Amino acid sequence: MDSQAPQTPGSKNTTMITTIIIAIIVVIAGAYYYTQNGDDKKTASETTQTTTTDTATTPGGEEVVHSPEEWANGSVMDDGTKVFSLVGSDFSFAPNQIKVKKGDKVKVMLLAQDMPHDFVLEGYTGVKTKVIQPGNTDFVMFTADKAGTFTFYCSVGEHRAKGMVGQLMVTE
Ligand SMILES: [Cu+2]
Repeated sequence: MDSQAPQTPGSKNTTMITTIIIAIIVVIAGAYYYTQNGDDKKTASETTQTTTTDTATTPGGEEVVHSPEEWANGSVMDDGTKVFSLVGSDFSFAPNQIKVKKGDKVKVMLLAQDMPHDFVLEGYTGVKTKVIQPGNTDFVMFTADKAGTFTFYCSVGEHRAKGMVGQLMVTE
């Protein structure tokens, strides 16, 4: 009955392809930014660094990418970090509910699909991404050291008022 961490045969292949696609997108996005900000080479690398918290570096330092089916449930990295890939669009987050256990290390990745968005978590000081442009992603890592239900939202413009909110549930 316990369906945690399902092992899907053949998912490695999909993950690898997805990783390659994402890598290409990142390279293209990086090149785009470089040409847009040609005078300020440091901008791209610095923004990547500043959005992460002190605990942001994964042991392997690697990005983890997941198939769409995995997005809603999150997934677990080798070191136990729970990873959630959120898509921000139409003034909403998908998924808009994420569940972890107290003490879990959590990584929230956000893709801004249609317009600039960010991810801000109430009740956990400093847990937020930068405002990311359409087609780009950012992530934040933190330890869920407080139990309860916490609201996360997008701080851009009127997005929160328009319903761009969700809930993080941290259970004991
Ligand atoms: Cu938004």
